[in-house]
Amino acid sequence: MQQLLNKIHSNQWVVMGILNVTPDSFSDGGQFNQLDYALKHALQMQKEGADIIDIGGESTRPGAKPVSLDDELARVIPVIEKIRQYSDVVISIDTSKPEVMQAAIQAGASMVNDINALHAEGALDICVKHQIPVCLMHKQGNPQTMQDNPEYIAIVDEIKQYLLARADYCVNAGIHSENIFVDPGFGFGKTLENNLSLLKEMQQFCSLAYPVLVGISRKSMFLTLLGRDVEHRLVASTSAVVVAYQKGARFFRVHDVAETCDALKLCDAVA
Ligand code: 7PM
Repeated sequence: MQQLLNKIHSNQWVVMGILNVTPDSFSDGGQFNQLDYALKHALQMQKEGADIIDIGGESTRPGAKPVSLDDELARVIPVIEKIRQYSDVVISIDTSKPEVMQAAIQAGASMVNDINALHAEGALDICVKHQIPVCLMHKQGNPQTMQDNPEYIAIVDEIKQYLLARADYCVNAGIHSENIFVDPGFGFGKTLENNLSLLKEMQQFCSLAYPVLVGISRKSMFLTLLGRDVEHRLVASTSAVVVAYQKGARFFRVHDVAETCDALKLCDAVA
């Protein structure tokens, strides 16, 4: 993890590969097949250039129902343990639940990615106790209803202020400032126009004191903008990463690791 922090803090890009372990991300049930698939996919993404694998067991799709603690633990912990048997790739746990954070850290995760920015009772305490890097994401509303009617007066200022206030709060609680990442939260209570504003003004987030994580991969804004189904959003997703990179973002959470790394290497070669 320290190596990865050094990389980001020295302005080099880092790619985080997404590993979803929600039931709808598997076609054939069976715990063994799921574990096997998850391991293969994680190792493949590492080979393709991912420095970190983000494991999430709670579907945060707009309209999604909350997942019980037991279900989420049963989904993610065996996967983390399995990956740990075969690889020392950095693992991030995508959760809002303190119990899942705790168990994931014990199983070998070394970063917390929380779309709820550590608001759950006990979440911040666990991250302080383990002195672990955290990603704090902005969202408006909750996954069930957030896309119904998002409203902002000045979206960039509002999100900047939120992220700064939240980061300050975490620093005061005992998180080291080098361990904090911020994320404007593409698609979380945002219209297409909102998402495009965030991308256009990305440099404003990148001038904050914390590295910015961009999670825009395959998001439904590309359905609204281009009419593309989820399996046809690679070009738009990768192009969005390039735009964000040119405006200063360095940390990218993506499904398509090899293609994203190609695009970023191209940018570096030009620069
Ligand atoms: C279904 C729909 C499953 C949408 C998952 C999603 C972000 C994140 C997610 C993000 C950070 C997705 C989302 N998005 N964490 N977790 N930033 N930090 O599209 O944008 O991957 S879940």
